[in-house]
Amino acid sequence: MPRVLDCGRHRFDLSRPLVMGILNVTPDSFSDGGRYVDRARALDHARGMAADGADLIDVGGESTRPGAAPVTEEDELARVVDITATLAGEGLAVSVDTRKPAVMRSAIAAGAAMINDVAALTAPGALAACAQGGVGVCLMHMRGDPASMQQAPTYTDVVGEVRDFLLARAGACLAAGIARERIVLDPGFGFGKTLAHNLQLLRALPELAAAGYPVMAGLSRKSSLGQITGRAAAERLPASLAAALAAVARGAAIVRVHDVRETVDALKVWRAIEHPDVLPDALPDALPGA
Ligand code: 7PJ
Repeated sequence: MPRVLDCGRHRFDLSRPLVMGILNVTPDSFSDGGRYVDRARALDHARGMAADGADLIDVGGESTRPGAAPVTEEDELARVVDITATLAGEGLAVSVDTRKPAVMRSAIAAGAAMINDVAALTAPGALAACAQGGVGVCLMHMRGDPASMQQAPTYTDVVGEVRDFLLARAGACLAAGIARERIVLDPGFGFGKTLAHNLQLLRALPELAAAGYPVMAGLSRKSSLGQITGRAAAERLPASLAAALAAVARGAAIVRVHDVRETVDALKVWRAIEHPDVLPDALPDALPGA
């Protein structure tokens, strides 16, 4: 695996897992209920996640939840570009979650560090848009599209099909001039997958990681966790932490989460256990009362 992830101005050391904080700027995102549509609140939430230890802030102006309606380019640009420019101007590494080449180009011009595309840069012009500017790219696997993807998805070999698709898309990126160290792969949990598919993909994460690209895992508050626990989206923090740790233990380099502070703590504990040689220097030998 490359030891770094190159996102232009931001170069990430991958010797520890990275945390991407989710900033939904859609009116209908399922787990935030549109609370961050308001600009000032969106910016505050992003700054809070950065202060809590998020390495990247993923700004999304198009809901890709199952059954979500498409968003016009104009609406998506209005939701995403100014927030990206403001946060990037403050030095934050901003990822923009979009499938649209025009949004990619504007986001990159506004200072985005990464383009996170649930369609893996398959839209005409998306590869060319990302080749410029040195941004990182996250290539995610999705079966079908958000409107229909959860209608009885079937695979012969979900792990092999997802891996082959992602490696083909990584190859397309390399051919378009996107350097290897700028590419991240994501199996796309919940995107045209049943609970059984998601669990198979999570168990097989080491196989995907072995392909040599950093792997991102997005399980935070997802419906699979609700199926397992019986909890509503707002009650899925413990489930999300368990899923994030399981993903990192299987080789995920980046976890995409709503609950940054809690995830960062969980990962610190995991890392202190797994990598005792690299204890954070903030760890005192003895804490009073601990
Ligand atoms: C993902 C995403 C994911 C990547 C969403 C949600 C649905 N991008 N965008 N991976 N999920 N790369 O947050 O529940 O899993 S939107």
